[in-house]
Amino acid sequence: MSHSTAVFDALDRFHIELPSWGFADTGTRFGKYLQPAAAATIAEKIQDAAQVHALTGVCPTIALHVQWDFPEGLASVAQVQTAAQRNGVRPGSVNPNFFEDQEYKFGSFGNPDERVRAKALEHARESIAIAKALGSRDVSLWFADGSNYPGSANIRQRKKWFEELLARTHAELNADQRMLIEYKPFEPAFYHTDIADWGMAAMLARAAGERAKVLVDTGHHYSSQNIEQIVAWLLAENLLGGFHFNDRRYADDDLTLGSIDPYQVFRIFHETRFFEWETGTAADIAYMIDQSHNLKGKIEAAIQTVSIAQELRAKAALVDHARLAAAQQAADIVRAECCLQDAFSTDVRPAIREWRAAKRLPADPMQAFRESGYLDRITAERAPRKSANRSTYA
Ligand code: LRH
Ligand code: MN
Repeated sequence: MSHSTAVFDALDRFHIELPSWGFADTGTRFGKYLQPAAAATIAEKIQDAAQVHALTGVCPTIALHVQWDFPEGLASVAQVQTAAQRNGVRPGSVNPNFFEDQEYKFGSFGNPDERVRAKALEHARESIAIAKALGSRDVSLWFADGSNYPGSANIRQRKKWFEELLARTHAELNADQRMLIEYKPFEPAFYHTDIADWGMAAMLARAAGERAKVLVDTGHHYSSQNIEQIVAWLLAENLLGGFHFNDRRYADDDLTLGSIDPYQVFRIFHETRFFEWETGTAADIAYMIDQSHNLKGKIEAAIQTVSIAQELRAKAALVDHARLAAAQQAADIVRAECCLQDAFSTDVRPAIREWRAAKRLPADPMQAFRESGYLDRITAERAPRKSANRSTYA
C-alpha cells in the first residue's frame, strides 16, 4: 500500500472529539487569564467547535460537561440540540461533574455520608438520561474522590461504595451506551485517589458490567509510566474505551497534544493500529481531546491539536506491521525499532494536504482560520461582556 493510500485510509477513519470546556476561559489554581474571544455559553462553545470541524473535517462531535453545559439539567437538552444542529456538529460524550459541589468535599461515590453518595448517584442517573435524550453513546466518568492525609479515609470501604454505585450507574445504560471510567493518580487529592490507575479502573469496569470501559487520559500518569503498555493491555482485555489526549511536562498539565512528546502519542497510536492489524478488527475507541488552553488562543490551540493528531495518526499508519512482527519474532531489536522510527520520521504533511484537497478542505486549516475573520468577529461580539471577574487564589 503506497504511503498516501495508507495516510488517506487512516485519516478517512479518524475522528477526534473536542471538549466544550476547551473553548471557555479556564485557568489554574493560581488564576484565570481571560480571553476576549473565549466562549461563555454552550451555543458559543458549539459554534467554535464547529469552526474547527469546518476547517479540519474530523471533529463531528463535541464532548459536553453536565454542570457547565446543562445548567438546567435535562431541561437544557433542547437548547444544546438546537445549537448543535444549527452548527452541523453532534453532541458527543457526556461528562457528569462529581467534583464541584460543596457536598463533594469528602468525595462523591466514595463519600462516607450516604446522602452525598445518593446525590452523586442521582447526578449519574440524570447525566445518563441527558445522554439518552441527546443520542450520545458515551457517559464519561471522572471522580476527584480521595484524601489528603494518611488514615483519614477507609480506602477498602470506599472501593466497595464505588463498586456498588458504578454497578447501579451501569444498570441505567441502554443497550448501545457505554460508561467510560477515567483514572487519575492525584489532584485534587494529594494522599490517595480512589480510582488512581488503569488497574483500579479496569477492575471497577469489569465489576460494573460489560458496557463499562476504561478511559486513558494521557495526562493522568506518572512521568515514568509506559502509557502505551497500558493501552496494549487494555486492548488485549477489550477494556479500552477511549482517550483524553493532551500533553504534559510534569503532571496533568493539559497542554496541547504533541507539544512536549509527540513520539509518546505516536507510540500510543501505533499500539492501537498494530492491534487492529493483528486482529483484523477496528478497535472501538473514542478519540477525544481534554485540554485547557490558558495562554494560547482557544480555537487556534484546537486546530493545532487536531492537525498534530492527524499527523501522528498518519505516521502510525505507515508502520510496516508484517515487517515489524517478523523482526519481533526474530528478536531483531534494531529492525523492529526502525519500523517505528522510519514511520515516525516520514513527513506525512504532503499526503495530508492531498487528503484535505480531496475532501475540499483547506490545505492549511490554521492559515484558513486566520484569514477567515472569525476571530475578529467573535471578539467584537464577546469582548464587551468581559469584566475583570478574575478568580483570586486566596
Ligand atoms: C480531570 C479531567 C476530567 C475532566 C476534567 C475537565 O483532570 O481530566 O476528564 O472532567 O479534566
Ligand atoms: Mn480527562
